[in-house]
Amino acid sequence: MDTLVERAVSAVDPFSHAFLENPYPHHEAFREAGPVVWLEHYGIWAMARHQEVRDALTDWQTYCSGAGVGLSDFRKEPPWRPPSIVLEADPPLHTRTRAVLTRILSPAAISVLRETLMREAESLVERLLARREFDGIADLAEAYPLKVFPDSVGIAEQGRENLLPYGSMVFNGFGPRNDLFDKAMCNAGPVRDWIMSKCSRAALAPNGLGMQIFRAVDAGELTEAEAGMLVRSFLSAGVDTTVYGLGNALYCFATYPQQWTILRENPSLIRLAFEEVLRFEAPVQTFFRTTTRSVDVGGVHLGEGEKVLLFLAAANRDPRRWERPDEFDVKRRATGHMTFGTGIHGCVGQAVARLEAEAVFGALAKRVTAFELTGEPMLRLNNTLRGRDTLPLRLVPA
Ligand code: 4MI
Repeated sequence: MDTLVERAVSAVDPFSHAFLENPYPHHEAFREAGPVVWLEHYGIWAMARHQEVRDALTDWQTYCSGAGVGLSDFRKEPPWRPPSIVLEADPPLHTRTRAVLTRILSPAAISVLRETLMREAESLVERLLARREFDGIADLAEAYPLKVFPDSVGIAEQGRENLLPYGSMVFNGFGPRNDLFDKAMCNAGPVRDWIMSKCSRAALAPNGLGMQIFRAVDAGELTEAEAGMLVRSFLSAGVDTTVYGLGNALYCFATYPQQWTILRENPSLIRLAFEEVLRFEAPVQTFFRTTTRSVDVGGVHLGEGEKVLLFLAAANRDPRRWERPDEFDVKRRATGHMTFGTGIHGCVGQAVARLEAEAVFGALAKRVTAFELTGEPMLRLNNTLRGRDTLPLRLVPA
């Protein structure tokens, strides 16, 4: 019999404002407390070390997604929306839906977007240079994905202002039913109705990513209803994640100007630099799994049917895995971060996210020597995402 060690226990609420405002000291405390920590406030487990987070994400048989990847256990309480048939699903359903998305979003398949994404980025940077001063979040980190992503999916222009409120519902919805959740849900009905109205075959442009999902219906891989649900997954996952990712990149380059200088001198580092942003200031901080059986983690016994909170952002700064983990260093090998997850649920849209970042920061690197902060950036608190609400900037042109 394996030796059992006493579990570490914490009273900290990882969804409180104080925690979300500065999670990093708490991440360190969780990592140092043990391989797995009992969070008594919610009656759940938490993992914050790179090895344990990675192992849990890789072992989908033990750590399932079908009971939801938020705090709520779908087997015990009704989900706030019908579960995603890819994110909140296990094999064999997940295998079938994921295969369709993997094909549509493969680097080769999305290379057709490259030219358009590059052109849109150059055009946006041109307009921002003319203004010189702007808000890095609204005018860049939001404006760019809100243009190129729905265009790529093949959604009409009308009503796109519903995309960010829906994303807020989705990502706050992975946390507890706290004030952030209630605020996100204040206009839930109309926002959800608009989103669902964009998920049908009839609402989609003929050549977009959305219609490509419906081609899988014609090929017998999905039902018509499943195709609509996968378009909903695009609209759930494709906007806020990239908004926060681009915003965090801009924030990092504004606060570490010498790192931007390195990129300007060597633009081939841009893709590596974006990985370092994802490691250092992860837009997606956490996801949950649910145990399907009892399991030992470093000598601690976890029961069956228990929620496990995976701190992706803490794994990204684990000194057991990274040298100088709290330093933002665009030259480091940052691949291996947990921000895209890993295993069968690893981000299926990551090639699109990287392409958007390459387009935006490639265009900026050609024409901008520095980003000057003209005011204090303010956080936008969210139960899952980390990023800023405002980022007042002045561009220094080349
Ligand atoms: C990891 S972000 C995300 C992925 C998928 C979905 C939502 C958010 C979904 O609805 O399938």
